[in-house]
Amino acid sequence: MKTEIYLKLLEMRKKHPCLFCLIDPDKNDILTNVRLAEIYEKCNADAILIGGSIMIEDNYEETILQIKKSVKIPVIIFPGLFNFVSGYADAILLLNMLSSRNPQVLIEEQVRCAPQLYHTGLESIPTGYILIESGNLSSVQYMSHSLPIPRKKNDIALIHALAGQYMGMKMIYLEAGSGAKEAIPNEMIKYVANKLDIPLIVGGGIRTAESAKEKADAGADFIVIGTVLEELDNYTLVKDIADAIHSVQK
Ligand code: 1GP
Repeated sequence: MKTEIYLKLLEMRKKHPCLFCLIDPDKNDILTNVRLAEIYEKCNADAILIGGSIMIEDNYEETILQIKKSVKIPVIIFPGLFNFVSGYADAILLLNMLSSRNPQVLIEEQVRCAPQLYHTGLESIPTGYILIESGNLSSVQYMSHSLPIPRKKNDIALIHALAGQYMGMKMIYLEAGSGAKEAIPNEMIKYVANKLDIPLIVGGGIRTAESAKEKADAGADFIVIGTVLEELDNYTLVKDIADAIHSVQK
């Protein structure tokens, strides 16, 4: 199995926490998505995540291909369903939704992905995906038929993260859901990061550089930002967020 991008992410993280900018191909046409990826790279994003819970438009593969041609930073798939695999990307976060008890997101989607992963040779980064209650019903919660972990239950979040680590996941992703009203609590990040040996990704509802920095200070290794960037016509926020995260010492 390939590990090139995963190792690259670990190297990047040694310097400082990193910013992943999320592009949902459904939200824009291909040219706009490519332009966004270029802007994010210029603003010091460390990687582009591409995907989302749902895919309606028929522009997914072409969007990845064109973004790959246009940026040098890693382009990593953040899949909703099994049909999100594309050999044009650098890697995929192969999500296992540990907080769910729904077999579809615990094993079914991964089984359906497997033949495409085999044929494309796409690097897979096994990622324990943990959904946390965030004040509103998110697309991922609805689509996955899964209860989120209560936001004050740090211990429940931790045992799910540890279960992922002991089962061989390479990353843990604490997810509040795209457009979440409330991001993952800093206390929960601290509690989980302190006891976890593998890198921690945090995303959902992060809208400001201050909030992103707090998450990195609390122990997040990789911060994912999506919705707030889609609403922008001024991209200085991307650079502010990247600079704030990068300023955090290990
Ligand atoms: C969603 O964590 C990501 O899966 C990003 O969330 O869109 O709220 O930034 P936002």
